[in-house]
Amino acid sequence: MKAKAAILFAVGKKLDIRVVDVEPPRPGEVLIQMAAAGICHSDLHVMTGHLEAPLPVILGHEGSGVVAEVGPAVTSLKPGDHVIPLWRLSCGVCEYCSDGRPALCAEGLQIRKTGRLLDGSTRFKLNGMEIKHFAGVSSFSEYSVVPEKAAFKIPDDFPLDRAALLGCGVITGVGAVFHGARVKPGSSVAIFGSGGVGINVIQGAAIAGAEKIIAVDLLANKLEFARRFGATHTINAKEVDPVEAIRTLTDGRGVDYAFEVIGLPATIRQAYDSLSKRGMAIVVGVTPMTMEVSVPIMTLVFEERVLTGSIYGSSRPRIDIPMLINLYRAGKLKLDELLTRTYPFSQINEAYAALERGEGLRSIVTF
Ligand code: PAD
Ligand code: ZN
Repeated sequence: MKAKAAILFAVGKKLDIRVVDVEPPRPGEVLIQMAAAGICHSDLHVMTGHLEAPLPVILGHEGSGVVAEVGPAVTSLKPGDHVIPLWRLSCGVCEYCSDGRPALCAEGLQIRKTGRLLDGSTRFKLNGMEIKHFAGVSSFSEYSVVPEKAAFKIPDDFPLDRAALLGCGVITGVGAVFHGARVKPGSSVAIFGSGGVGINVIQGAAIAGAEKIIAVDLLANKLEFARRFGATHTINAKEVDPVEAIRTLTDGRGVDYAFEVIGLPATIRQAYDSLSKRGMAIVVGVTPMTMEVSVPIMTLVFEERVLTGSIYGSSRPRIDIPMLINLYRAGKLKLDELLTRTYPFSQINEAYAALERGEGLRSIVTF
């Protein structure tokens, strides 16, 4: 079948909307008709070359849609099912899957690194040329084939535009709080970067019962959003030194948890420097893969500080997505306010330009 898809042909180029051939799903795969796709900074990192991916590729890893066709031997899904594609496929039986850490499964990493599905081939072609899948999702296409295990069924009456946001920004941010850091009620939290993912760390910290939630950003509009999503204090790092400001707000003690949701060595270091004794810095932001960060051994050892990371919210999507849906329905998780703009698919490059300019919180394209 034919589908319009946004292809990245080379680093530094804009996305090119072309009509591609989409092969039918093979055994254990499903064809999804995309309804919405989220505009996440991680795709932008691929466009700018900060994050590597085999090219040419159909980007997009946050999305939602309806199963259009199922391949042979598919048992858990049928045409018409509403689904969220999962950008880290997990086998379900390895050491990490068994331990509730499916984002660390090797199968998902294989798809991410090769840009091909598990049998080593792609379902997309342009004039006979192989086009790669991104993270096994490629939500910037009207139709995409994904492994059955990487499509999660959601209730038919759940709005598909809100559902798309759950697929990356929400599960990553809230998950980093619940499963990465395991934030305790009454604790203090600082969040560096109040964008589409960071804002979900903020609302996750509020849901977890953190007492002090300090949002850091360079943009006044993001800090305004941060307050609406539960930040008790905001710091504009353009105006003051955020580390000093966090120490002042915590009577010199530092915070229990500091999340870095930008992807810069300098802000990772700031997050670490903002910690209390035994505090934990959790890096969510993605930097170019060769970047390094250094921290003083003095505080690492004598203050028992922790520096770690969180991928895909350290989540268990099959448990966490229903939980997030419940939290939204209970009025505790803000999704309506998170979705600040909807673009037609044809305007996907404009949506990315707006992300780069720092407008809004999270936007989607619809098909
Ligand atoms: P975004 O562009 O919506 O948000 C980034 C925010 O950081 C913006 O509000 C900026 O104004 C702010 N910012 C930039 N520089 C600074 C600075 N020096 N000090 C303070 N604030 C600053 O992006 P996003 O929220 O979509 O993504 C954020 C990062 O998270 C990005 O690196 C993305 O690739 C990464 C990510 N990681 C995972 C994961 O699994 N670890 C998943 C999804 C996204
Ligand atoms: Zn993402």
